Amino acid sequence: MISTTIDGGILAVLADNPPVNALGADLRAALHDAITRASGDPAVEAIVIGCAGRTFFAGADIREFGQPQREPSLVALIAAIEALDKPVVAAIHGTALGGGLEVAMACHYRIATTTAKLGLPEVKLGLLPGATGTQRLPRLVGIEEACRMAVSGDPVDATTAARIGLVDRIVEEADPLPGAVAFARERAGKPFVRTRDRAVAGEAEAIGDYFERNRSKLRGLDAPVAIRRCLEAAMALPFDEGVAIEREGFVRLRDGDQSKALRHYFFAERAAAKIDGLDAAVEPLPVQKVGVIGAGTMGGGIAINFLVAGFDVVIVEQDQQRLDAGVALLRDNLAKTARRKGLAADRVDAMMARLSPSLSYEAVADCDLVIEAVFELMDVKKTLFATLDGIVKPGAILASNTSYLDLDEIAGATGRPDSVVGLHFFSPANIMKLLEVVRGARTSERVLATAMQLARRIGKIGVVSGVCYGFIGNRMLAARQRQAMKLIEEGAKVIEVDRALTDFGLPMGPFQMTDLAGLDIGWDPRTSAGRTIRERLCEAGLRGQKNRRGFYDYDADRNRNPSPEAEQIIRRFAEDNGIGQRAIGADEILERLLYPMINEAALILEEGIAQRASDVDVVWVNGYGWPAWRGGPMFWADSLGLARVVEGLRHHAASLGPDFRLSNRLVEAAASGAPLC
Ligand code: T1G
Repeated sequence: MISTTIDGGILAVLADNPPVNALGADLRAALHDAITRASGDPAVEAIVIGCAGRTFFAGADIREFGQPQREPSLVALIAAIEALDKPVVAAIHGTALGGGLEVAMACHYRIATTTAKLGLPEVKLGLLPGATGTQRLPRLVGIEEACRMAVSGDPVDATTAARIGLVDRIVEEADPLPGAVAFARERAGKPFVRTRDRAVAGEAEAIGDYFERNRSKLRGLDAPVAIRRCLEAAMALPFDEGVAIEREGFVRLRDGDQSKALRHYFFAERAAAKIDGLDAAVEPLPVQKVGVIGAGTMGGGIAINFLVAGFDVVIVEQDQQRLDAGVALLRDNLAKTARRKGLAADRVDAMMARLSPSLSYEAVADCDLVIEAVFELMDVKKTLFATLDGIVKPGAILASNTSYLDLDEIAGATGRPDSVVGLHFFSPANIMKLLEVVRGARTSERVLATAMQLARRIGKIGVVSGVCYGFIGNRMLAARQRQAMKLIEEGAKVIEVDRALTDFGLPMGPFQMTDLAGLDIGWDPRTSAGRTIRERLCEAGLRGQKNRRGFYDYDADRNRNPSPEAEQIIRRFAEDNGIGQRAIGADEILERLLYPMINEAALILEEGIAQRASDVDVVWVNGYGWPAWRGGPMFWADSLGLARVVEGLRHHAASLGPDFRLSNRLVEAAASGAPLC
């Protein structure tokens, strides 16, 4: 757990608690013992605290929250470090985060490698820095920088850390220990200032200014409000009083719903990367050259992901005009992506140099992976895959970006079904983090492992899905959309249905989404006969945002107002179909939108389409904007109580329609009290 060496009066304490040196109880105890011994050892003139492995302490052990706390607490360990009458130097590499940075800030000096990052990400877990970080950080870097770091949760690099006063020296070596020992030797026997005794530079107004500038981002979140109180205390109160306010805020947040949801999500995201039952010996295939068929919005967005990640990309279109237009749009979006990622402008030219546009499928013959982003029509995809199968090299992977279609049927059009996989990107493909990795019945483990590794390499969050209509996310979305249409047929207003979800924390409601995607997706004017509200809206020329007329009317700035024309069409449809009208309350609207989603997810789990319930949460947080501070649909349902969900579904059975199938998995979990996650 820890090792100590002493050389010329300098004691080096090295912690080793893989994988990230989380400050769990055993490690805290071992460190506390080492510090106590060093304090009384006359041979020790100064102390260096560092970590083995890939990083300095990456924080408290998140798994311990909610468990009985074991002594010494992190606060006690930190106080013992700072109280030493010998200089203590932190040797930082990797990511000094959360409690890890709090330990470093209690040290009297901090040395960091050039690639080190330092931050207080607790706010991303719905927490606040609960081991005196809100009181020490302002004393080291001033209130303005401290506010930005603690409330955004974003780390700073070593250069910035040195500039703002968080780090005393940067060392070039990968291992900070030798530099830290040399620094300690310089400081041995000399006076030093404890962080707690420093004054806070800056004006308290900086706190309010920061919150004003970031109001929309912080709306609805508990942790930033609590952090603000701590920072204000750091400006106005003695250290120990500020620590007391921090402690009270930390405990309240730790035991609150938002932090439990965010901590659930933290582990859910990491669990999603794992493929259950995968033989550890399975090696992903090498992929360096990627072909993309289709240079439209999706194809261009997909290509950007691979260009930014350093791959060579071949992009193929049917005719020169489409190809030129697609490449031009790709370049524009690549430049925006580069700016968003803070990449230098000349990187765009270098990335574009790795793009090879072509009008011939032969151009992808030597690609390791070819992804299709062509029309969402089964015949088109099967014909394309049959053609590509005869062109691409043996062992090359063929991936479909289909959103709904049967991957097994597409794979059946090739002679290499074991090398066919689904890579379902979410639009805009170069921005949305989610990638549903669809595992066909015959997709090999090696191809699946390669696809999941590729997700990480292009900065996506990959979630494995089996084959069904809509996979995980869109299948649940379809269940919600069906209810949304029923609600407006029965008298609910479009804006009431949308507002029920936006008030819940989703970025948009069902009808805003439909207008954005386009009312006429999948609509065929040749067969349309006013049988549904959607057909009637399309027959009336409403297309959604694209022609500024949909469920809403849009002005030039895309500001929207409910469409009287759409409302009239909806009411007329209800009248023609003898559907009684009534006012429907927000609670019922929310239940009827979300409970069918939970049921559909339980069916998805029953059918083995998703590997685990928490994967469903990862899909919805990253693919549809489900607020992470609500954990995801599955975590939310568990927190609500599954029995309540089942009872609600039974209560609304009439409106759920004859095709609705209540999940046995959900009913059994509700009856047994076992959570889905
Ligand atoms: N506690 C427990 N386990 C952790 C952990 C942590 N703090 N951080 C990572 N892990 C596990 C993770 O679940 C995974 O496990 C493995 O380590 C590798 O992680 C009092 C209250 C450090 C940047 O929020 O940001 O201190 O899946 O896949 O991509 O004020 O981990 O292998 O079983 O993410 O290289 C504050 C959280 C805590 C940092 C490395 N600290 N961690 O990223 O690896 S609260 C954080 C990260 C706190 C104090 C407060 C990242 C990383 P498994 P990984 P990575």
